[in-house]
Amino acid sequence: MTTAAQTDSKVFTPSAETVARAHVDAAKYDEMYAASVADPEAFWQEHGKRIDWIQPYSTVKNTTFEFGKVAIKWFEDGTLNVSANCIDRHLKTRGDQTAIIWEPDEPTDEAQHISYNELHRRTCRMANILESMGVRKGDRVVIYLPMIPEAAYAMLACARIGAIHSIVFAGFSPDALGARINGCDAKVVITADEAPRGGRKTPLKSNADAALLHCKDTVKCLVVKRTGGQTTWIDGRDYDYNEMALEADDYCAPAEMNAEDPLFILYTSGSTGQPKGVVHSSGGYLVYAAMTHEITFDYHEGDIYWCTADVGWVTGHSYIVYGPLANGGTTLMFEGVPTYPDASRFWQVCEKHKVNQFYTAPTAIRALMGQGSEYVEKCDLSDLRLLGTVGEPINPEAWTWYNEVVGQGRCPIVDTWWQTETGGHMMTPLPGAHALKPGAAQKPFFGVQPVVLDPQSGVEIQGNGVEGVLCIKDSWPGQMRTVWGDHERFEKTYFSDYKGYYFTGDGCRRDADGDYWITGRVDDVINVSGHRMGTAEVESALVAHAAVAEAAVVGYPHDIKGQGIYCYVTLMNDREPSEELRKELRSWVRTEIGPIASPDVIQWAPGLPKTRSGKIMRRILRKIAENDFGALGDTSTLADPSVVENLIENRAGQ
Ligand code: 6R9
Repeated sequence: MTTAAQTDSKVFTPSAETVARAHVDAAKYDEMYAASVADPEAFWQEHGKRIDWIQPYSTVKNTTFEFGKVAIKWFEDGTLNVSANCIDRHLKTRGDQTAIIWEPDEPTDEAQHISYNELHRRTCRMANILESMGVRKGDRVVIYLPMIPEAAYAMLACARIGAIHSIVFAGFSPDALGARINGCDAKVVITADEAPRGGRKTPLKSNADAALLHCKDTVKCLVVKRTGGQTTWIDGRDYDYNEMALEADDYCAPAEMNAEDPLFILYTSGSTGQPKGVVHSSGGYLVYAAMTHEITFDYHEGDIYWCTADVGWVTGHSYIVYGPLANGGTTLMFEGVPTYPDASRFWQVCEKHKVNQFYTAPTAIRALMGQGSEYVEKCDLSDLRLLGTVGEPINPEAWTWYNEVVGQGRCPIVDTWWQTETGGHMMTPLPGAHALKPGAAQKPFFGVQPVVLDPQSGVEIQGNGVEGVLCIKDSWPGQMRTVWGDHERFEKTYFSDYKGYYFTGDGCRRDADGDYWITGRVDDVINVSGHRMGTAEVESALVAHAAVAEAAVVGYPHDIKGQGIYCYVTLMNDREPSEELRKELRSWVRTEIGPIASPDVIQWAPGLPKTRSGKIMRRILRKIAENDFGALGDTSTLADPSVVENLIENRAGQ
């Protein structure tokens, strides 16, 4: 697989039609971008008005990246309610318009079209149910649901009453769920009996039962019926959503929230330790999600928009729920997977619902490309106008296939670079403004000031045709505000390596034209199928197994997943390597974290390469995993060089 950053290939100029329709053309981008960095206060003063405020803000920006004093506040004296912005304000003009199209896992089951009026009733009922369970402003609610409309109702219901939601992806294990419930001291967990996906069912309620064994007795569980599958029931702790919804009132007044009140917490992996709770605000986050959704996807009134992410990830938060609904759009929610019942499913859904904008991840594109173009070609994709990608760099082969086969050469592709921490798109070409370069994230969004730093000195590298680490110079409204319960960790993670900047953890290149190309993570985070995984998390799961003495985990290039998980495992003295043990360790990690963390390769390592001070030399392990033995670099600091020879000799076949 060629990586995007290796090629500066062809440039694709937008069609006259795309330019004519676009909210932002080239001249407007230049003018708006210049204004956004020259006077951020004036720029966001204006764009803050995209959403409705109860009390308008009088100050716009109050932010500092100074290490030790990092504080980020936007629109800080304004008040609003996020759910009223996503629902109530549209009722007069588009109450009967479809807000959410829900496409179930089984194509033969009926899709749902939920109007804004219906979304209002459902959200209010859910809000009233949560209140009746004792949830109050500022309380935390964990959401562990399949991709069903109730997930959106639950998010919006929390926002309505001022509770802070924390969604846990339904693919996470009971242990991971329990850690997140405890991490934010949640009062309630909302789950479902089972999550159907690709024809299989994940037992969410029994996972929640297992997780709750390790949580406070006071945590309550609200259970949505999805399949009707049998669940165990604990009276007094478990609440039946479907029954309660029959009784619940259709109206719940939206709470008046401060712009800086947290809207949600979302756990994400970092280079060290356990995942951290990224905290997003109500006001700044919503302004940024709404604006990026409209402009990046060139969303217009009446468009049908589909983002294939799961609401368990930030992409689902900003671009399935909050952005599209704040804009009064129609957003599609898909419960299934791209390959069920077959590799045509995405395209059948596009045809069936006449999708105009389609947003997915490179890993899905690569997997579907591998199945052959005939799965796409048999569907009518004439309504598609724009394509998007997110999650990892897209390789030119996949870009070209996406462009030619899916987009039939007429749909601009927006390659959106951003992070859980950034709340919304940070760099992307805009469809009517920029000639596209396959694999480049290209241009900063309004108000975003990217800089390329020398990794060692931390000095800004000026000019074009340069490469280094990617930092951001000043705040933007969608930026995370803190790590839940640990502001110090927030400062240390993002503001301590390069003082005065937000450090993204990514490397990047600015080409001769000044366009940006993301080259991948420069820290110990790997990107598996677009999902972030801390190598430290997988290591700590492995060493928790009784047979494992030590483990080191690195990423390696994987054709479909982008990166795969390569584990070097040193066993306890009394344990022998075997195929069974390998299988056992794989399933152990799946149980500890979830299927997305399942090791691709486990290599038995009698020893790990270490410096004399005992630090594992991951650089060497990465090279071995990449099959790149010629470039091991400086090995003179190794305590025992024979360890490396052994690892090379016994490198696992993939
Ligand atoms: C939204 C999301 C963030 C990391 C990020 C980077 C990688 C995301 C990308 C991309 C190249 C793109 N990433 N989009 N790399 N091109 N268009 O994915 O958030 O899960 O927090 O991951 O993903 O490495 O730092 P998150």
